[in-house]
Amino acid sequence: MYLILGLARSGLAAAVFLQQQGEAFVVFDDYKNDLGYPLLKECDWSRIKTVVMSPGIALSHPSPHPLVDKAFRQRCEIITDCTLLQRFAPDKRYIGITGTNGKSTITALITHVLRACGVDAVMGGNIGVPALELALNHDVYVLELSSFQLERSPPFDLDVAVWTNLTEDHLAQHGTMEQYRAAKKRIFKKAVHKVISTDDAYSLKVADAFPDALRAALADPVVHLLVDHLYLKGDHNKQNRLIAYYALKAFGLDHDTILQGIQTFKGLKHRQQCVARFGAVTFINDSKATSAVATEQALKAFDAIHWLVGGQDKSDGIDSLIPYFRKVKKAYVFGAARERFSRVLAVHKVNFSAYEDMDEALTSAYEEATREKDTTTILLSPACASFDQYKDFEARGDHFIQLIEQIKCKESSLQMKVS
Ligand code: UMA
Repeated sequence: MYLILGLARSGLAAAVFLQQQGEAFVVFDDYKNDLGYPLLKECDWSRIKTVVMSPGIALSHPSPHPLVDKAFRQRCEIITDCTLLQRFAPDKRYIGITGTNGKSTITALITHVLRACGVDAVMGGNIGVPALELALNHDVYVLELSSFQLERSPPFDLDVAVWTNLTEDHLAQHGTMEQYRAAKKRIFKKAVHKVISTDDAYSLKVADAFPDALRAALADPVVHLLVDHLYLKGDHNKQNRLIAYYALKAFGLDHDTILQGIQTFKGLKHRQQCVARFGAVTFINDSKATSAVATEQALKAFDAIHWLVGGQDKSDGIDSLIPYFRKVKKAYVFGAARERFSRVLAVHKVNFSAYEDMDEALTSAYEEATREKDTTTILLSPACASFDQYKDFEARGDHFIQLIEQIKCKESSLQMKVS
């Protein structure tokens, strides 16, 4: 008997999956009552052998969820949805990707290149597609694995395990950097091939512990073969391409096939996504940038920027972005953060205006950008969470795309009238 702990995306997919497989299970969620599945309270704990844990439920820090404690005492096995996928589809090839940043881009890029050369590959995991929503009949599974998923699973059998980088993150859940790194390092436990990007001190130390790992660093001569990419701009994306290159090499693809595949990748939605180009104005949707660290990459990657920034601000604000303000032609500040951000921009003499919402900000940005002769970029890279006005960053990014569609319709009807 399985216990599914947590019934959001991954837990729900596990419930649907286990039902389809004819497996007995019960469910539990602290915040959802009418779940439509057999409940834990209707079951004798002694029957539970395996707990399928959601990544968002506390395993150990600051203290284990009471049911995790109970599961340990009952000597139940703790796994995740990704473990179940491997158990029900054991004879497949798996590529796992972890790291603080870049893992979604690399996961999507690797999947794209494999598919472009005819391999039946699918992607899932932390990237937003629960592992158990993937059909069991594919040949290759490319899984983005978060520290939470790695920590809650027995080691994965991976053909290729990929480590992108490590910076401070999720310390509220892991306690210390050391614990965070230890959780992520589990990706290599049963990996046949290991790829580690060594451009930060933490990752370099991890690479030293695995002498058989392929090292991917920006100083690598292969970098010169990665010519400019239309959709993967900036040094961080060069690093992402390099890591994907080595992962695909380890998987068995040849040099030319990989380079060709990488060039046809169109990027990920909401991550420096090029949405449209009207005349000299390019629109970039970077709604996924919910922190200043993420927005920094976008400000580095583009020039002559009309910057849409704002939403629900985080503790670090935008102070760390001050060195990039010189690249901003004008900032359009919106949402709950607008007063705080306006103060910072005013102090640093950045041209800016403040707006109630993104809709107004974009309208104004477009008006100003079209007045310019030179090429410009309208960049939504909010450095903020979206929760003041949207369900999540995806809803914010989708709204941005929708607004651009409206601009496009307006522009084409104007052109028709003129002609
Ligand atoms: N819950 C309880 N008790 C608690 C805490 C939570 O019952 O004490 C319940 C909640 O009510 C909720 C469920 O447990 O119903 C928790 O769900 P979850 O937070 O694990 O969310 P899922 O929708 O299953 O999403 C998870 C990943 N979430 C997290 O890692 C926090 C998603 O990654 C992932 O895309 C999805 O599985 C599919 O695999 C998101 C994420 O933010 C994108 N990841 C972090 C990141 O990228 O930085 C690691």
